[in-house]
Amino acid sequence: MVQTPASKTVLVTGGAGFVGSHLVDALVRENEVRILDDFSTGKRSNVNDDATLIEGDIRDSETLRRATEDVDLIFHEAGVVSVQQSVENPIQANEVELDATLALLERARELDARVVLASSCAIYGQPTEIPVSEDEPFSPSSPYGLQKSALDHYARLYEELYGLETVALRYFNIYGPRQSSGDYSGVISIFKRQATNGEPITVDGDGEQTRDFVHVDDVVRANLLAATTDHVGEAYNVGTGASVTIKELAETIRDVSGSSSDVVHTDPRQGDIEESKADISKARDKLGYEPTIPLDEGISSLL
Ligand code: UD2
Repeated sequence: MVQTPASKTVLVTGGAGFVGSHLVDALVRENEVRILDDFSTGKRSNVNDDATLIEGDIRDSETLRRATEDVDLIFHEAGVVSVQQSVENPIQANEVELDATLALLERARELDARVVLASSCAIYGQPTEIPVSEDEPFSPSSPYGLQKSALDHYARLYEELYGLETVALRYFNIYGPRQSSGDYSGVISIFKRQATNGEPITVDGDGEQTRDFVHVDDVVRANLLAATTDHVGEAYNVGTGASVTIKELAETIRDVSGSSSDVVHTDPRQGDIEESKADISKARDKLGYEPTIPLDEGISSLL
């Protein structure tokens, strides 16, 4: 059983989004929860009625000030959803990922509020070792990865320089209910949509690339642990320690959904990561994190 923060005033940025909304659901019973979201990708139907909604752009300083009034704990989930978007518009991605995060950290410093930040395995780029540990050098291959690596660094620096309690969580490939299924979404939600509609399931390239897929409920648990841990000023991988090829994933989704879709191969995605699998021993040892939902179970319940 994961210890949940209690009796706190909590802000979840991106609280109407995929990860943020699940986190809000886990927090509302015991805490006063505020959501900051501009609905650029978040959905109104995800907003928990027991939370207070502040609608606005995190880049706006007045909005940020209002949303952070008297908070003790911040989960920073707002950000750019896809790597591709950051490649198409690196400046806008930088404003959202980095400028806004820095402003948020400054505000947290004023308030002495703990901040748990969404970092990403994108900071590692093509890892030199599998499974990839937190000691892997940063080698991002996208503006998104570069921005997340700076965010991750800033989190540590704010603890070192100012004693602010921060924890960065390096998410691997998250999936689960409420993930949108548009072109910029995660591959599982895209394959699910294609299989359900009987459309071809589109595997990029040969499909031999691997990913470590972690269920959003496990990601929520990692966040709750990060909110109460004594091991702050640190970054942790949040995955499962297992991986599958995208080709296997396509076939599994087709079979589990009983779909007659064909699995087709398209051109490989430029700059795609070939292998990804998290070493989660640090999160296990220091946070007490343990993934609980194996991929086949997660897919079956999703379908
Ligand atoms: C994920 C995250 C991103 C970042 C990154 C870190 C999502 C949406 N993106 O990017 O935020 O954290 O990990 O490295 O979760 N694919 C297909 N067919 C499709 C769509 C995708 O074969 O229709 C392949 C794609 O080429 C890739 C794999 O599936 O090899 C995963 O793609 P993705 O977009 O779900 O996630 P990724 O790893 O690029």
